[in-house]
Amino acid sequence: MRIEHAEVVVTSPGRNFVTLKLVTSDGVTGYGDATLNGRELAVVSYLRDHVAPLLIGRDAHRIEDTWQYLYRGAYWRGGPVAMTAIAAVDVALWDIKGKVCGLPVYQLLGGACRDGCLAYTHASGRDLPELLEAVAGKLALGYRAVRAQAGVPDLGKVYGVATGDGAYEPAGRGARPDEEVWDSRAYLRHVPDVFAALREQFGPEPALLHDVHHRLTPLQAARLGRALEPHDLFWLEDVTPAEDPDALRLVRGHTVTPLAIGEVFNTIWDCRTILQDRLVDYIRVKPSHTGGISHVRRILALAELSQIRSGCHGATDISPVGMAAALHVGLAIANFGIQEHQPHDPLVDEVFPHAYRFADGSLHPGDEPGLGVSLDEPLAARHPYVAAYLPVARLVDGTLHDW
Ligand code: KDG
Ligand code: MG
Repeated sequence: MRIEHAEVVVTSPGRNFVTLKLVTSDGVTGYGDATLNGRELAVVSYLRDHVAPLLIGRDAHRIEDTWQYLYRGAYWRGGPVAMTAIAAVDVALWDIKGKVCGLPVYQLLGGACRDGCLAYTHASGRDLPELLEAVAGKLALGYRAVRAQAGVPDLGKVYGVATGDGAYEPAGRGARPDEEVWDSRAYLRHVPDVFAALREQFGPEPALLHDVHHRLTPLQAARLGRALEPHDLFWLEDVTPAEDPDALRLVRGHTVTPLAIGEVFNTIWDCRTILQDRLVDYIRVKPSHTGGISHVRRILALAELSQIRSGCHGATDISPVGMAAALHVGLAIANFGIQEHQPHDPLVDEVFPHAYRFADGSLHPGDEPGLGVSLDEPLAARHPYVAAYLPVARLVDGTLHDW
C-alpha cells in the first residue's frame, strides 16, 4: 500500500488550521494536524515543498521508518516547523493504519487503559465575580477540572482572559501581532487571592489549574508556588521560560505545588533533563508539534520512569485531528494525567466532523477506525487562510517580555 497523494489543506473557519491529507494506492485517506499558530505558512511550505514529494510512492505502513527518514534525513533536526510537519505525516499514517485494520488508533497502541480521559477546560474573568461565574458554568457542564485565569487590576488584556462574551482566543487576525503590557509584580500580588476566593466558593473538590505562560523569574515562580500551596492546585503551568530546566530546578526546591511544562517542546531532547530530573509533575507535549503519535509515546514512556504524567496541550490551535490523536494516546498509556479541552467553535467541528466526545468530565476518542476525524473539504475551502498572530508582551517600560 503506497502513498499516492499528499496534499496540504489550509482553512480558517474562525481561526487557521493546516491539515495534511495522505491518500494511499488503495484509496485510504489519513489526516494529520500541521497547525503552528502564527507561523502556519512556514509548515505549509515545509510540507508542500520538501516533504510531500518524498512521500509519494513510500509504503504507507512503514510509520517508524518514514519518521526516521524525515527526522534524520533532513540533517537539520528539531524545531517547531519541522516537528509539526513530521507530526502531521506520522499522525496521518496512524490514521491510515487504523482504517486499514478497521480499528481505532488507541487499539493499535495497546488498547484502553481507562474508560475516558479526564479533561480540564478554561474559565476566565476580567474580575473575580466574572471568574467565579465562569468556573461555576464549567462545573455545571460536567467538568471536574478547570483552568482559572483572571484579569489583574490596572493591567489591560491579560493572557487567558476573554475580553468579550466569547471564549478566549489569543491569535488576533491582522498583519501584525497585538501588543500587551505585562507587570509580574501586579500579577503576583493578585493571583493568590484569586485562588483563595475560588476555594472558598467551590470547596476542596474541583481540580484547579493555572497557566503562568512562561513569564516569571525562578524566584518569582518559587514564591508564587509557595503562596498557592494552601489552595491545592492540580498544577501550575509554565512558570518560567521552558528552555531553561535549571529555572525549574530552583522553583522545585522551594514549593510542593505541582508543576507542568512542555507545550512548546518539539522533541524528546527538549524534555529529557526535565523528565529525568523530575522537575515537573506533568508534561504537556502532544502529537501535534512534537513529532506525532510515535514520538510523543516515546516521551511519555520516558516520563513514566519518573512518575510524571501526561497533560497534553489542547488549546484551540490544536485542530480536531490533533485533539483526536492526543486522545487515542491518552486512552492507551499507563501514565495519563489530564487532557486540556478548549472546545472549538461549532463551525470548526463542522469542518472537521469527529467521533471524540465529552461526557461526565472526560473525553473519549470514539471507536471509529483510525482517528475518527474527517475533513469537509468544500466547507474548508469556503474559509481561506487569514493572517493571524499570537500577541507579543512588553513590560510597562516598553521592554519586550515573554508572552
Ligand atoms: O498557540 C498558543 C496557545 O496554544 C497557548 O497560548 C495556549 O498556553 C496555552 C494553553 O495552555 O492552552
Ligand atoms: Mg499553556
